[in-house]
Amino acid sequence: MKKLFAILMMLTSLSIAAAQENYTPTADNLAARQWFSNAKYGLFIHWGPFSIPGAGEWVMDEKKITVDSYSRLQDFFNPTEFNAAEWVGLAKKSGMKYITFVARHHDGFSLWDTKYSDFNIMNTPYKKDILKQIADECHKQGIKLFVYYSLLDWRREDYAWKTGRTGQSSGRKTQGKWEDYLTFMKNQLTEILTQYGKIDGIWFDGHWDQTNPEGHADRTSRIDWRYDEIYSLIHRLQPQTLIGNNHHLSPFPGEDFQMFERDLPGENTAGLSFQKPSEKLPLETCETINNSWGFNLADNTFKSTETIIHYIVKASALGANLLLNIGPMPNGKIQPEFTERLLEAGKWLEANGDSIYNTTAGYIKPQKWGAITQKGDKMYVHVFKGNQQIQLEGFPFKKIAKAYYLADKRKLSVSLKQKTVTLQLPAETVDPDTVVVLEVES
Ligand code: JFZ
Repeated sequence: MKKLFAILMMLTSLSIAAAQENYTPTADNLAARQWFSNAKYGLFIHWGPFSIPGAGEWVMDEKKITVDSYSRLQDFFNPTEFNAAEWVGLAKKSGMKYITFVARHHDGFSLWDTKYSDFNIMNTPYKKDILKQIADECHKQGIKLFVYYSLLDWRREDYAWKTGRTGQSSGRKTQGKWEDYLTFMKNQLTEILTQYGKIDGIWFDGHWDQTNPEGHADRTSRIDWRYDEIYSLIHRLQPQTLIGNNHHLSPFPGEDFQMFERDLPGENTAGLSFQKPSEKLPLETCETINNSWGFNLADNTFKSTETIIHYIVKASALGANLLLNIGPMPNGKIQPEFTERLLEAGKWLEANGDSIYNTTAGYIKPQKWGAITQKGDKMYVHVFKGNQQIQLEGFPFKKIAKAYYLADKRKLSVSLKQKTVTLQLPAETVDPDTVVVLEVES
């Protein structure tokens, strides 16, 4: 048993040693991390030829479609209604500070004018670089741009598909050279980081294709991803670019933020997040509005605006960003169920943004009744709908100088006795989240 553990530890350290060891973030990078921690809310966009069947971005793998058959989608992808200014404008109006755009998902389709793969947007009837339009518009409207890049590829023969957990039904017969795949990824990343202006982050995904499932003791990778080379390339081309990797493990050296999927940091209800929240790096969690990332015609499980607002609040209360996803339709339009909710949450943020942006985690974790965020001498108590009396135990400040509603500055009486604050509201709250500001003194 001890021996097995020792081997496991050795393997773990091996895979970690393969990341960007001895990485020292530049001052620009540290400033970007700080910006990111303060941003709190971003828009995730999953879109491409996989949107056409309307069955989510995993349709190729789930329906066991071969590379040959799947390639047909390239002839149908013609998003004539796509308008980058509208998408970026929607994010901005919704109170989001950045966009994470899927430029290449596991199906291997590139949404930019790449020299390194024919399976790309220039070879569709649409023939225009999508990433370019989005990047230009983000720069113009002052929204930061993160690029999602899949490490996993269901299409290429030089991807280590034989050891992969997914992509086994794509009809690939020969195993190409891993070295070639690594070169391909570095070439594509170089394009993205040199031809599209400032890129604020790279969001990697797919590492888990080469590990045992979540919860399994041995989560070492079956292949060497050579993150040392990949991460140092990115940081050399754009030192401020924040690298994150959805590997569901503790951050590797060279990564600038830590991400969670479909769970708040420290929680694991979806069974995808076994990793502990980092105390050093900025945190982000991503979530869907219905239950799908890519456009799904049959998925009407839309979360309410209230649930979305609560998710933003709870993420902020844990010191994390929420990256909220939309899967636009194949024609380039965004379905109204998404835009309505985004704009409604955006309205709430317009009135209550002071209690979200630039805040840090609350001194207690989110509770059933709501959550806490903090900034300087202000503590924001978020009271979710249907609550009237709140008790805050172990209050870390000596005195409350003022207490008032954030929305209209109306005063409120509070008591602080033996480190316990009691907030008595006149009636049960009716808004999704009523924010009370406590101005505190230590
Ligand atoms: C990944 C992607 O596969 C998915 O399509 C989407 O882009 C999401 C944001 O990220 O989701 C995962 C991650 C891990 C596993 C499965 C899906 N896993 O460990 O099996």
